[in-house]
Amino acid sequence: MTGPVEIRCMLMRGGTSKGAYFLAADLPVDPAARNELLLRVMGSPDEQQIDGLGGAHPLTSKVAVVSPSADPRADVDYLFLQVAVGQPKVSARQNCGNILAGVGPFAVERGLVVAGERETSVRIRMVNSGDFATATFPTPRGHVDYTGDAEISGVPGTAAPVVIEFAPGARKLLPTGNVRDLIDGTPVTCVDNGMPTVLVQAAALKVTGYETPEGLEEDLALAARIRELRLAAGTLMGLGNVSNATVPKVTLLASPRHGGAITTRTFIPARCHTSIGVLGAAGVAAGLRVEGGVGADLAELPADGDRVRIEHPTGFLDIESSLGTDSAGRPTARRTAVVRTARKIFDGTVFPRSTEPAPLSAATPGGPR
Ligand code: NQM
Repeated sequence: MTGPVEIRCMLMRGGTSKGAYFLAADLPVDPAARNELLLRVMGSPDEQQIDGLGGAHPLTSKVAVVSPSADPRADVDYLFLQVAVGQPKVSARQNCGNILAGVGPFAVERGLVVAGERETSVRIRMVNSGDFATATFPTPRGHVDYTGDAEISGVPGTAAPVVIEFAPGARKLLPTGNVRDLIDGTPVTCVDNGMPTVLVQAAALKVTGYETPEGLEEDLALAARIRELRLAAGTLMGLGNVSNATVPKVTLLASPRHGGAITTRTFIPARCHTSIGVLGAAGVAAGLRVEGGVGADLAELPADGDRVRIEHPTGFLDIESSLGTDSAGRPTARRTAVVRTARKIFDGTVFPRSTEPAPLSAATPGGPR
């Protein structure tokens, strides 16, 4: 057996996702050794992740690695890792704004940041993208309090709010340089407000956009169209061959039905999200504000700076988004902010599966007789 046999770990819900949070110091430094260990911790590549912490869905197969930051603009560094379900893969190519919601509380719990008497703001460097965010959450008498009355769609009950403010990034909001691109006759807007995302009208892919995630996942013709769109968009967005990557995501757009700005169904990239990612929603909100962007004509947008309500399969996500322009007149994200909640589920020691294959016993069906 190689690597540590037990590791300190905290399981947290961050927004509408769930993940294993680690101090970087508790994991191997070498990325290959770390990833191999995390596959065993989460139970991948088994489809059910039955022998690990993962929940057999991309939204519950996530890892946060947190450490003190050497950057004077941040208190902590947060590396996000997506552990594939059903494949032996760990990817650092995307960020995760939902898991980000747990990073501040985790940093306080592990003593990386000293809590304030009432609330605490933690400045976070998101290692995957080089972006910065500040998370503010209640810490009465210097302890994280996860209880509160903030409600987010997709999570039962209420919890303490985690207010996340994203610092404007240096990246191009429209990575292809165009407001619209035409991929195989389908108009798309490729946007990156922290998560590379392809916006497309649901009707252009021959669905309504109001279907359930399960219904959309059963549509194999749709899956093939999305895959083609994504591969072509990846090249246009400068991401190279994305056949094995989790970005870009593809968001289908339709008119709002419940008083929000737009209806969304997001593919991340093969499974359909049961709600929507935070940075994915930031991309939708920003993309809709770009004049002439795909979906802008379907949207009911509030005034610039007001909260944009993004409808999704289990409710809505409110996001503050306003745009500015750079010196060349190109649109840029000026302000992005969101309220999430997070919760510590357990804190303890995880025991990764051994590297040795389990011997088949005579009692195992299909095993040696
Ligand atoms: O876009 C899922 C999630 C996410 C990402 C995904 C996210 C974000 O909901 O910021 O949070 O897009 O793979 O956890």
